[in-house]
Amino acid sequence: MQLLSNFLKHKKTDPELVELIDTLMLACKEIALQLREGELAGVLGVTENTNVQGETQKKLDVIANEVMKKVLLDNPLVRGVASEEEDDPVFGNPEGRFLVTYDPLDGSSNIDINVSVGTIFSILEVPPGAEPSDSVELFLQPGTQQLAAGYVLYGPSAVLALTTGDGVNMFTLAHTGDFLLTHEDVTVPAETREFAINMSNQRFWEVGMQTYVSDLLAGSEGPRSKNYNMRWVASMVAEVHRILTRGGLFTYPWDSREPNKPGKLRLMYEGNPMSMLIEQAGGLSTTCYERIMEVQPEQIHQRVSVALGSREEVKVLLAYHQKHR
Ligand code: AHM
Ligand code: MG
Repeated sequence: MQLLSNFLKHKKTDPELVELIDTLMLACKEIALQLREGELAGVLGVTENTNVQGETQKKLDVIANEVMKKVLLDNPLVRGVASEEEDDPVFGNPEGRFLVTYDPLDGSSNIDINVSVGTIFSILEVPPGAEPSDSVELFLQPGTQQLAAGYVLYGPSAVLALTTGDGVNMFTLAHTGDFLLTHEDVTVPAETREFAINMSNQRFWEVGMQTYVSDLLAGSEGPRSKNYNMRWVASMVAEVHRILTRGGLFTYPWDSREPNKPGKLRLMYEGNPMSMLIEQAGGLSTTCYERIMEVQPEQIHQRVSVALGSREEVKVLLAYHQKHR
């Protein structure tokens, strides 16, 4: 089995990018260890803090964020990082080439019940000719500019799904501490009979989403003429991992509870990296109206409506939204 770094070198990946990915995996291994110890390490439960999005931080949100920040800023290749758990970007080496955005522990409502969570990351480059000042503007690049993106799923095993813009590959964390190649050139099946949405929000969705989901639920007697299965882990990493593994559709759409926000998930460290993975594996990723990776970010914690997965199913969802616009 092939080591992550050897695999990337064989693919002739930019050596500095390989070094950065190795650094990221150092942090993820530490997070995996803390998660494995759980209660024994006293890391479960909540803190008294809320993050910039007004969410109560779990102890592990804070620990994972500190690990990621420290390890990344220690690498002189890193100009700055932006995290779900930091109000503003944090800057490192002014000469650094890379910007990293991340959600250190996604799906963190699952931590205390010992269900899968993950770290999501996106790698951007400092735009050429950018001012040497430390400015949030450096980060505000559309997802099409990502050099690489991925997640580490902390489930029964820890799995890295990674794209450097040349397909998607998966690596499993071995007891030796190495990530070893376990799935090469992952592709999302074009069609599916499985969808993932938080059904409890149904009454707040747009008409397009309401109609689409009720037609899925109508099964073989409805307009879609097939029976669908539903899953909801409440951990986007786990949902995207399932879709990369066997297809499906995942959506967390806009809803009327917060009419001025485009959705719950964040563009820069959830929407964009997951979109790059899904597109690189042959799927589609949209806001229900447009390609997520073409959304021009205006703020680091900007939210986005997300619908991604099997290509043909996402196209149907888009058609419902066009019809009921
Ligand atoms: P988080 O980053 O605070 O963990 O929130 C994001 C998570 C996603 O992983 C998941 O898809 C969603 O929130 C679940 O939300 P809900 O609890 O509303 O179903
Ligand atoms: Mg998250």
